[in-house]
Amino acid sequence: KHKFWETQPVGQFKDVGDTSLPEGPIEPTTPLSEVKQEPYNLPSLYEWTTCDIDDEDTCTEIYNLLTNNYVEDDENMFRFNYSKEFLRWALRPPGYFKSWHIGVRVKVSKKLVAFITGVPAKIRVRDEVVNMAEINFLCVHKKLRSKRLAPVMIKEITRRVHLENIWQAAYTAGVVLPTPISTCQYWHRSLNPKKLIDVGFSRLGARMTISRTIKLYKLPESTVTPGFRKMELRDVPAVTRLIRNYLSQFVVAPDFDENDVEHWLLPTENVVDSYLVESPETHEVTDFCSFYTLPSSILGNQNYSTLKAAYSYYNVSTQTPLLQLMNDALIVAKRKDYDVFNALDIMQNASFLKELKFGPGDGQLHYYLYNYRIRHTLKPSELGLVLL
Ligand code: MYA
Ligand code: JJ1
Repeated sequence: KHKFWETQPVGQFKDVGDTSLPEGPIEPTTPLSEVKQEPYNLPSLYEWTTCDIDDEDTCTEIYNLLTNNYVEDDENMFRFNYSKEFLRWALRPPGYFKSWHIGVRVKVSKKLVAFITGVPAKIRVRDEVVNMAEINFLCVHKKLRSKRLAPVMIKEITRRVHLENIWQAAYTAGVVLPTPISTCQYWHRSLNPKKLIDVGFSRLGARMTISRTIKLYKLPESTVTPGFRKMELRDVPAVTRLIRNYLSQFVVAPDFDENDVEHWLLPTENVVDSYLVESPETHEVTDFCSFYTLPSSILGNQNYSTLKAAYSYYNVSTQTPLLQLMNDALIVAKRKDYDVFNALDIMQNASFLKELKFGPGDGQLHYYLYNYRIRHTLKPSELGLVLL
């Protein structure tokens, strides 16, 4: 059934529930000299390209490929529309490798027709911190689908990750592959219910009118938590301590240092928003919340072309109830004109979703590890990792 994935060092469906298999690497690390030195062969019309994301023209080509060919919902009404600034942020964290930003071009025309990326990350699984690659933005042009290009791209990025002496990876997908470490549910909180209904993102509930719906989702103009403010550069040490301590409770989570926190959590306009609570008395940073900006193109609507969505990122509550903290995040997102606030049921998110009027979506997100076995499937609440 999975001709490619059956050949890879990933958990296989036949092994699900086999408690005799040990946790950890599935195949041993091989000497670097045994890693294939030449790229894998592509069909003869195509060639590899290493993408220079600093280059404005290359960035535009990647943006255009993804804008027209990346992930859609199951009814093909919406398509992720990552911005160029977002892509530059997502692809250049501390210690990134340019060689992991891989494109495929048509030899004759040089048109970019496929893409896959990796970025390095230290990810803790129970007590082990493992150097991994986070794989994302796998995309094959719509006209080149089902030609088995994806397996070649996955093998090539695996080779280039191995060349950096890294042997594990983490990735997420909307499709079921061998085999998820966890399956998570998307939840959605309407901020602009009229637009969401107009574009078919949501439907009017039973016995509901548009004006009752607008009233239901209404939010205050300003945040309620004293000391709630935007994160600044000077907060990096305190936020790092707060988030490291918080993430230590999850089975799988990133192992962030101050450089990672500066890159991944310091606010970047239209990319990532982060807020914290500084105690008015002690000036300690006690709580934190963040979201990233990922619009979707609305396919074939007369009146609207984009849906402005905020995605819940890392949130930490020690003094402010998580419910109140996330309500403040909703207030901020509403004030910034987002149409919807999305979240997965990972970490402690299940504790606020229903109460803050999120509803379950029709999409799921499956989490995977490459070359690392987990003995039992994890509950979403055991995951402390957000991939973009
Ligand atoms: S998830 C986002 C994926 N992108 C999209 O959904 C965008 C829209 N779709 C497309 O562009 C294409 O449909 C893609 C497949 C490119 C997805 N992850 O070439 P094919 C398997 C992994 O004929 P196409 C993200 O970015 C499929 O099961 N495998 O198919 C994370 C089949 O294998 P098998 C996938 O439709 C990516 C084979 O590919 C996915 O033309 C993580 C068919 O190939 C998928 N999302 O192209 C990648 N979809 O026969 C893995 C299909 O065995 C990283 N397939 O079932 C692994 C770690 C690598 C590094 C390791 C380092 C140590
Ligand atoms: O956004 C998603 N679904 C929306 C739109 C559905 C449109 C028809 N298919 C949805 N809306 C209902 C909202 C409603 C608001 C009021 C309360 C009740 C709920 O359900 C879904 C997620 O639910 N998104 C997708 O399907 C996009 C793909 C998800 C997989 C992502 C793979 C990522 C790759 C990672 O690298």
